[in-house]
Amino acid sequence: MNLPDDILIVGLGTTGIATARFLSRLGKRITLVDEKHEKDLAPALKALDGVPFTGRFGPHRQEDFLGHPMIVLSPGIDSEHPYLKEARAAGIKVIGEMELAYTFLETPVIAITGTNGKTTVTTLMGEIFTKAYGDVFVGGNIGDPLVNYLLSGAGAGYVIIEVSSFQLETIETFRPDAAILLNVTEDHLDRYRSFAEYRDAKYRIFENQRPEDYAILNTSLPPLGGIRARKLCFSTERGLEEGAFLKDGTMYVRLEGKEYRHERAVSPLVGIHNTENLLVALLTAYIHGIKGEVIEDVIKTFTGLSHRIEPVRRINGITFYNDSKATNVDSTRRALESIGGSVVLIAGGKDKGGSYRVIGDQMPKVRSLILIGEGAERIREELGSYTKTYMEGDLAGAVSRAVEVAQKGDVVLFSPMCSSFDMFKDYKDRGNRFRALVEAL
Ligand code: UMA
Repeated sequence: MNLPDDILIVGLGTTGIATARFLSRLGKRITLVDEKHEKDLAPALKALDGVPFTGRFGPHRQEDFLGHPMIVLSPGIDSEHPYLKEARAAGIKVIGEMELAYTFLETPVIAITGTNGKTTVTTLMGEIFTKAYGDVFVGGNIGDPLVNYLLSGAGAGYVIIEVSSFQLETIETFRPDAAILLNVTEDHLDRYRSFAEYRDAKYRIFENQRPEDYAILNTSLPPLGGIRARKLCFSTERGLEEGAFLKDGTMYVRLEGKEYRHERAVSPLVGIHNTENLLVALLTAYIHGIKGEVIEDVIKTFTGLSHRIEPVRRINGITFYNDSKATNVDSTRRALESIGGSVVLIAGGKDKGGSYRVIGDQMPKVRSLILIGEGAERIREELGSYTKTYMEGDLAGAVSRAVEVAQKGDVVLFSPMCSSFDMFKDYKDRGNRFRALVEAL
């Protein structure tokens, strides 16, 4: 891509910092804007020590967005912001960091999107590919922006990236060699004007693919037109002539006339959602020529992610699970489906506008519902009639209440259904706080 000399970067988080470093290395003149005030950006500014740039902080101003021939967005910035619309209308090029990095990339890309499971699949595939091929970059929405791979100068054999709908909003040429869509359920309705808009952003992962690429999809998704890549599916519900599926406790992969098998029970991951995650990882690994023994070695030992249905402690017969990564309703559904017995559910956080009622069918196993955060009231309105519900001022209060109401044999599940930004830095900070509170009991 031909970059102009003068570029505006919007957002001074992980992405903005990495982008500024990268563009500065290319000798570009950088302006950075962030709606936060300078005093709240001290750590970010420190991370940019030695990088020349002009900073403009505080509420966004139209003249900043119209004053540069190109704008690179961090994913957290809504690409439909009025100033960005004006910038595009004025002929200014607006792209996201992932698109920028992609245009410099010479490494094969495997990209994973979906509402839930993408971090697990990205991590698991990262481990399988690393065991098979050595140097692999694992990043994207999982935490390490793609541009950091370019900055590292490493020559990885594969780039495996978790990709969010936010990142897909601002692609132009991004074309993964293998693109995976795990599932699409309601999320981020505080950013998108409708579910269809969110779903369509996810579908863009296939937009630039060609017949020699792979598109890997869940059979439970509605039929998707316009895919030019070779389409392969995975399913936990039915056998497939080609693709990956579960049958009688065995995971099968059928590819180009060959069949590979792994027992589901070799993996310590629980739940049907994790069967899907495993099937995708197996399928993608076999497509890329990885041997069954290597795959089996990794899936046998991969115990999942921190903050995702993570057992914390068992006290007096009550087991505490940290599921802080459940930032949407479907994610909490998956946790509830995976857990047997009665559950004391701690939920709430920053509401994203979706319906909570959709987990009504899981509520009979919820003995008590304990709510915190900005979304608490709306969750109570939608789910409070199912079970005894408590409103608490903070997470410490919620944990104390859970100890009071839980009975021997119960699970206390912290699975917020909401994002964390009303009370915490991010979901990890929130999960660490929960863990610390439980450890202190
Ligand atoms: N900001 C503005 N104007 C705005 C909005 C935000 O100036 O209109 C500023 C904020 O004040 C802040 C900065 O932008 O200082 C933050 O930028 P960002 O929100 O893009 O955050 P980053 O730190 O760059 O992290 C982003 C992803 N964050 C989001 O998509 C919200 C991270 O995903 C990702 O790991 C990282 O890039 C590296 O690629 C997090 C996430 O929550 C985990 N993702 C969502 C999810 O998984 O549900 C999509």
